[in-house]
Amino acid sequence: MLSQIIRMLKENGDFVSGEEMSRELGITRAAVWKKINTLKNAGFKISASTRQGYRLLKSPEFSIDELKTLIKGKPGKEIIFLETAGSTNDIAMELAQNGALHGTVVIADRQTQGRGRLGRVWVSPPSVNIHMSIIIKIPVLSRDAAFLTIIAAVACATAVRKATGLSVKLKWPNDLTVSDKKLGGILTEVKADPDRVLFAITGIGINVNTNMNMFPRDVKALATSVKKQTRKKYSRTLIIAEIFKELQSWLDIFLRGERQALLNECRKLSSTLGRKVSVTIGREILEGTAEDIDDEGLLVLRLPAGGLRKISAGDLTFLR
Ligand code: BT5
Repeated sequence: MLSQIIRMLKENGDFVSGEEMSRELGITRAAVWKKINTLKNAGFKISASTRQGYRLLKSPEFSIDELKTLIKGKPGKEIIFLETAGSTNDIAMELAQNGALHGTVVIADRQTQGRGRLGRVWVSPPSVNIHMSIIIKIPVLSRDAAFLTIIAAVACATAVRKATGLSVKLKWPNDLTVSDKKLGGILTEVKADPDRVLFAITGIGINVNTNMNMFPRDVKALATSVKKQTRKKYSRTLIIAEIFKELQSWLDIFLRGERQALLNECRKLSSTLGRKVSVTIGREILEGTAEDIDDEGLLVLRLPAGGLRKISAGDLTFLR
C-alpha cells in the first residue's frame, strides 16, 4: 500500500488529491492521511494542502517501499528487508533451499556476520551500505559457475557507474574498485551437482555513504565508498534499483547465449588486464601478467618463463 502511494505521488509529480488516492486505493481519506504520516515518519518530505492534496518533495536516502515502486518484474520482485542480519547470504541460502523463487532478494541494513570469500569478514555498518543477496535459479552448467560472478560484477559496476558517474572497475575475480580501492565485493555461493548448478546465491556488498572512520584500520587502508569518492551522499534505493535493472539485462544476455557480449564488457571494465600481478591460490603464489579473461571466464596469466596458466579463483594483488 505504501509503495502504491509513493508510485502515485511520483507518477503524478504534482499534487494528488486525497480523494483520488482514497478512490484508487479503496481506503478512506482519513486512512490515506495516516499512510502519508507513516511515510513522513520514514523520512519522505510530503507537502499537504487541504485544497490540492499531497505532493512528494523528497524521498529519504533509503526506503524499501520506494524500492518496490522502482522494480517491475525484475529480480527483486520479492524482497525481504531486515534491519539486522547475520549474513544475507546465509538467509538467502536457507530460503532457496526451502523453495524460494528465482529473483528473491534479502537486503539487510547491517550485518553482524557479513562474510567475504574463505570466511573473511565483510564489514557491514548500519544505514550506509548495500548488503544484499539474490537467489538465482537459472539453468547453468557447473563448469560455467564462474559466469554467475561475472554477471553480478558487470551488473553492479555498470549500475554504480550509471547512478553515481564513478568510474567503477572490476578487479579479478570479484572486486568492484575505484582507483584500485575496494568499493564492493561479490560473494557467489552455489549449490550444484556434478553437472549443473541447482541454484546460486549472489551476495553483493557495496560501500555507499560510508565514512572511512567506520572501518577498522586494515580495511580503511584498502577500501573506499561512493561518498568518499564523490563527497556526496547517494540514495541506496536508487542504486539498488539500478542494480536490479542491470542484473536482469545481463542475465538475459547470458541466457540468450551471448557470452561474448558479457565477457567483452567484463574485459572492458577490468582493472586487472595488462598488469603485473601476483595471484595466491591456496598455498601457491603465481606472478605474471594478467593477459586475458578467456571464453570460460578464467583469468589467463602469462608466466615469466612465457607459459600460460588459467585460473578460476584466487586472491590477486598488483605488483608495482
Ligand atoms: C568479497 O570477499 O569481496 C565479497 C564480499 C561480499 C559481501 C556481501 S554483503 C551481502 C552478502 N552477505 C555476506 O555475508 N556477504 C555478501 P573477499 O574478496 O574475500 O574480500 C574480503 C576482504 O575485503 C576482507 O578480508 C577485508 O580485507 C576487505 N573488506 C571487508 N569489509 C570491507 C568493506 N566493507 N569494504 C571494502 N573492503 C572490505
